[in-house]
Amino acid sequence: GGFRGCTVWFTGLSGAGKTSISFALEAYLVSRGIPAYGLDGDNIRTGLNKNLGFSPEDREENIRRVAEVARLFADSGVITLCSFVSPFALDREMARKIHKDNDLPFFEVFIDTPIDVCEGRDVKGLYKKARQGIIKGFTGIDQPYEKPTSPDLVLNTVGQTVGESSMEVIRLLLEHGIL
Ligand code: GGZ
Repeated sequence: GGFRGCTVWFTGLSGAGKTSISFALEAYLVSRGIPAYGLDGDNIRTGLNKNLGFSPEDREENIRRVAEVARLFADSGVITLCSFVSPFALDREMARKIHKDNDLPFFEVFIDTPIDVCEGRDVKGLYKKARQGIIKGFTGIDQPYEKPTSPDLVLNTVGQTVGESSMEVIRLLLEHGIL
């Protein structure tokens, strides 16, 4: 069948699994000839947004620029997979509006991994540093995470593999006629 560009917006705490799920999805889609591309802090904050930090103002600008880039990718026919903590509901609504105003499909996916699980993983040792006060303004520790109230999909990564979570997103895209 056909496919069309869209943006899948993953939100959740650091260590929730956003980037892992996005990578698996990108590989799955591209291997089937469907253009897909992942944007995350690693490829955005090192380049386009390297002048931004983690204050609420900088996070808002981070999300605004990413949303503008994502809608261009989506408009070009790519399934754009955005993995950003994006802790503020208003910023996520702005990202949705940027897509809606351009008639591009946008799906918010909440990676609902509890903070104790994220902190237990602590892949990059950032939670430890945040607890020690070495990193200030860390989401979930001394800055808030506003849970989505009406996401298009909620993924529970506890007791579910990355592959299983990815397939839930594929199902969402099938249901909405993207794939
Ligand atoms: C949250 C931080 C912070 C603070 C550095 N708060 O697990 P990670 O490492 O790879 O993902 C986190 C990433 C968050 O960047 P985003 O661009 O996704 O944030 S936002 O959407 O809020 O703009 C984490 C690391 O950067 N990191 N400091 N203070 N995460």
